[in-house]
Amino acid sequence: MSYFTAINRIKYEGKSSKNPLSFKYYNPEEVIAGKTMEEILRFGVAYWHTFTMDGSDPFGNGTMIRNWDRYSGMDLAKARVEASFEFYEKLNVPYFCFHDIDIAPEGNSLRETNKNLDEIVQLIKTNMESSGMKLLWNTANMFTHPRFVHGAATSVNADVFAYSAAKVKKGLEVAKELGAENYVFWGGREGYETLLNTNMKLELDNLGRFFHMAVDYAKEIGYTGQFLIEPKPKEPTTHQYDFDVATGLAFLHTYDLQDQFKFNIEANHATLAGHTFEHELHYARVHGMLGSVDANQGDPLLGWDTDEFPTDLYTATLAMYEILKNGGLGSGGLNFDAKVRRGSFEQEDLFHAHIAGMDSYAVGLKAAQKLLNDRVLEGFIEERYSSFSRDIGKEITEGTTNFHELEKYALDLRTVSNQSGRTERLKALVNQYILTAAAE
Ligand code: XLS
Ligand code: NI
Ligand code: NI
Repeated sequence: MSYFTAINRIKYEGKSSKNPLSFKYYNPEEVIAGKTMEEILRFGVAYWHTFTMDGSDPFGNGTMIRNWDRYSGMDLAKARVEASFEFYEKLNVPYFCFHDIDIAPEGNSLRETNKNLDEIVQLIKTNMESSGMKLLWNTANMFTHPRFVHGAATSVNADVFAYSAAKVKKGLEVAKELGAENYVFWGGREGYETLLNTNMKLELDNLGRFFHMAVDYAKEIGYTGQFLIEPKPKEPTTHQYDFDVATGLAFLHTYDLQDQFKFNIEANHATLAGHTFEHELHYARVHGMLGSVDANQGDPLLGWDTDEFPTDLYTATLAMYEILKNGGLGSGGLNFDAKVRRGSFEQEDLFHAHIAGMDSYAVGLKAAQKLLNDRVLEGFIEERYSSFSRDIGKEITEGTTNFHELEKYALDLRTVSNQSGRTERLKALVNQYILTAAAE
């Protein structure tokens, strides 16, 4: 049975194509610096936004028209799996991602839920084998059900901690079964609303214990995928513990988990934290902690996680610049943690949205590779800091000087000559590279 009968496989037709259901810039086979676009970009589809969410918001009911919604319960779960594999094949993406409750309905107990999950996981496995699709990551949803009202691993309630541990245990077993290349932890309700009722130290210690148990269990069952933490500053809680990469990194070091985890960085979470997306990628990269990406974008006019499909070429370019500087994403990828707008309720919109995102990142990749080839920013930055590779600067960076010597050097310095940072010139250059990459 087909769920997208009107749609054929999406092909690369080039930038002058007028066919809306074609790639204009994403050419999976095109080789950029020795690798194909498909190998570098490693696109993933988010199961929850594409096959599960119904478009409801705090003010209104769902709007999405989905032809699998004629089913319910386990039949619906199975129909979604079938629809999803047809979608991946037609879109020509290599990866997908899911939460446990996206793929199978919850039962009356965790035992029943796991039974449902097992059945769907086997169905997914069969489809993965016949299609060659791969699982970028899976995760446990520990924020939707009312039991998680006060958190999961940071809940005030030990029963909820235990329940959460059991869910992640199962999640790791599923990850192993399906060969998930990563396992993600997004602390949905791991945070707090007010200090008036919160024991922050106990909550953080418990979160540290929880992660150690997860690491131990992965070792025990031989699951070797990369563990990822996905930072987010707020929403749903006011203060999320994994605020941003820097906060997450401090947490990992405090609890001696830094060698077991990397970060899954989401664009809209970066901007909610008051950072640019590239800041978060850069911070993770220079600390050797850049693992994977949730590729989306926020609405600067709204203050929440709108999870829009990424269409901003400037941000995509600077993001790809960081990813290329990182030598790629390793086992990570670009997961479209993005949903079609509430008004884009037709099934066809799912294709338009992913095509827009994939084309944007393809342009970003080309522009970023050219910026790197020509050493546009690197050359400028190297020159800008060149005082640290000679004379007194070299002594500073090599750690061979001290306050006494530096004072001696500084006391009789008559003039200090600085040079322009050339911000506007560099921004114009980036524009030029994006326009050139898109025009090729
Ligand atoms: C929510 C998060 C979530 C994670 C996976 O804001 O982005 O979708 O990616 O739990
Ligand atoms: Ni996300
Ligand atoms: Ni998000």
